[in-house]
Amino acid sequence: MIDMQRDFLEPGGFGAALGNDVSLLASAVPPCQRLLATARRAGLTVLHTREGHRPDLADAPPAKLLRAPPGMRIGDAGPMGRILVRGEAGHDIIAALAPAPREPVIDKPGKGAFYQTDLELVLRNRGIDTLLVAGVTTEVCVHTTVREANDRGLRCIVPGDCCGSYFPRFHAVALEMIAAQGGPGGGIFGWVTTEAAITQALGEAT
Ligand code: TIU
Repeated sequence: MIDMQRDFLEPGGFGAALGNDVSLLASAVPPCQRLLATARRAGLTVLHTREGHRPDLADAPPAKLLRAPPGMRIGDAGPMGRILVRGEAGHDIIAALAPAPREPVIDKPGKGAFYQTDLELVLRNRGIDTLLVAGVTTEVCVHTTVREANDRGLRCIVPGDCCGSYFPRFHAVALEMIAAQGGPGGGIFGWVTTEAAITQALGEAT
């Protein structure tokens, strides 16, 4: 579950600081709730990621800090605490999709969930070779994570209705890109499906 954080889904966070209409991400929340329930029922490992930085911002590249206007940058004070800073209220995952006890939370400084994190180690330790990747935003952190996973030999299945973007056309084309140039063995980056299809398949398998 990628970056379902208040900083992206609620007003006053990083997503809004970049000029986005955060309400566009709300439609992904109910399907994500159903997907989490399915995964937990089936006994799958559930992992959550959060994009954010150290309070001293030592892990935040200057090029990323300068992206938003002054006063709305990473580390600046927002209505939910310092924007995109670990430990602040806005950095946390929305209550509707809160991690359950013992579900690992991967804190990442970048868009991809593998860059400068221990995600690859966690997956290897658990023998995981296939990922269901959901969350926000489709063409940014979901896509970057799928690309990183694909290059590491992992299979990626993306339920499109469990993803969301501030740009509906980017969401649509990002999903198309994952499934393009493929056959029965999957598209160039993986497979695209729906929460309902995953819930049905896992229900039949368990
Ligand atoms: N801005 C935007 O669309 N996304 C991000 O900055 N991060 C994630 O996608 N999580």
